[in-house]
Amino acid sequence: MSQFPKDFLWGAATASYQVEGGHDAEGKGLSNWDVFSHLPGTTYQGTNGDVAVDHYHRFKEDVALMAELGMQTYRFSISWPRLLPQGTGKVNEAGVKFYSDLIDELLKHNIRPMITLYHWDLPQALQDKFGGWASREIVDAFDGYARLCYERFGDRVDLWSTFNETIVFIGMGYFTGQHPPKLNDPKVGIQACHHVFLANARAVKSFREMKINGQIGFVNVLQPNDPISDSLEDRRACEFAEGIFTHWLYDPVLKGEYPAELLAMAQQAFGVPEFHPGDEQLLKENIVDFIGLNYYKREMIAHNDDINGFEMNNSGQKGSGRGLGFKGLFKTVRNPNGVYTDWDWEVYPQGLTDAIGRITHRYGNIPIYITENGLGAKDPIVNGEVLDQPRIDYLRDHIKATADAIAQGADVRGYYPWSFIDLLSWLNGYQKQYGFVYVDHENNLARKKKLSFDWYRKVIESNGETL
Ligand code: BGP
Repeated sequence: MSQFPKDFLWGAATASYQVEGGHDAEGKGLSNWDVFSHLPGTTYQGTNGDVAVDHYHRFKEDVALMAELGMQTYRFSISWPRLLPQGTGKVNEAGVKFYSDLIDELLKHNIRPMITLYHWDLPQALQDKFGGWASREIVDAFDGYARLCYERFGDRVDLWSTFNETIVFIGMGYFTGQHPPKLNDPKVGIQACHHVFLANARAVKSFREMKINGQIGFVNVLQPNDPISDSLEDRRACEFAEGIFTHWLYDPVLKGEYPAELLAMAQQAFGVPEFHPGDEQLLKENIVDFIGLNYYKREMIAHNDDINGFEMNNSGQKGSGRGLGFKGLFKTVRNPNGVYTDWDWEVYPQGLTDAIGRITHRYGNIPIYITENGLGAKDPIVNGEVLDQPRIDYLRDHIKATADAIAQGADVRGYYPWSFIDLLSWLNGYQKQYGFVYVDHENNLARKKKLSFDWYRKVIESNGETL
């Protein structure tokens, strides 16, 4: 018998900037990523999403492949500047039509859409006008955009999430500088993060006010942290890391408040987040319906007296990443016994079970979707076939880890591997592949099914029994 409930949803995920292309098609406005990726030295070998895998023009072909894979649900994001080129105001009807047609095509094939409203592509106009997330004005702008999406798509879509991975777009945008707007300013970053929580709460409120028939959640990175040793210093550093990576980002959307101790520390050190009257109530009254978890890896943590900064491996040269450190607080370190990908991400399926357990322990038995999970690799091509056996092994072990979490009582309702198709990895170009479908960049972006495609089709067909 399957270890998954019979209404469990099997799907796969993508994000607008990473697949669509059509960066200036039919009235779309520029996003922050359209601008950022064209600045010298920002991405791997200058790769960008101008064309990406041209999903904007080929979505029917892609949906047909999804149907062939047997996908029951598809998680994708909407490009805000495709709908609202200036971020607010005049609607680009061609952009609305694209998503509307995509939704209809999915429904025609019995694939349930899950929309992410914000997967990092901010209208550049709002960055220029008031500094994007750094300004409180973004909260109204985001709410207006969310309302437009509910109005146009809410009749056909019943699974929504507001944000994808605040830790990444705020952390790397405002603290470590690898993403737009390239800042290293904790004070601005903490306040920007507060605006994200407010924007989430406002969009959840609107969702309920507009009586959209469905559920709305928030997607976070799920990253379990474990201390590298049993020493008191390393355990303390790890607690702090867990507080920042998890509690700071989950508490405001699942409990409607910040973790008290960390809040006091931030306000003492930087004087932020700054609350306006009504903020606390807004957060408290608008808890999300579910949490989306993106799980790739765990991090081992040590105390840190020396390192400040973040050196990533964006090349796929194993061992070239140096990790993240906040001096005096904590740093990430390599697990000497760990198995690592070419991008220095630890492969640790047990961490998924453990981390789900930590979430349900802290927040109760909330509905959960695994909204991303996957292996980034340079897939081998043998006699023209893409033989991505390591991906199959990775996904199989993580699906088992998900089944273990369910057996322990967690309410996991669906699983979306990252990604449906090979797409642009933000900073790693097209060589870091995640998909079930290969895209031939030398041959007019032709699609080709990988070994994992047929494997995952059987997983879905058997509701997770055939692994
Ligand atoms: C998550 C993002 C995805 C995707 C994935 C893989 O953080 O939500 O958009 O990119 O990670 O990351 P990467 O492409 O850096 O390997």
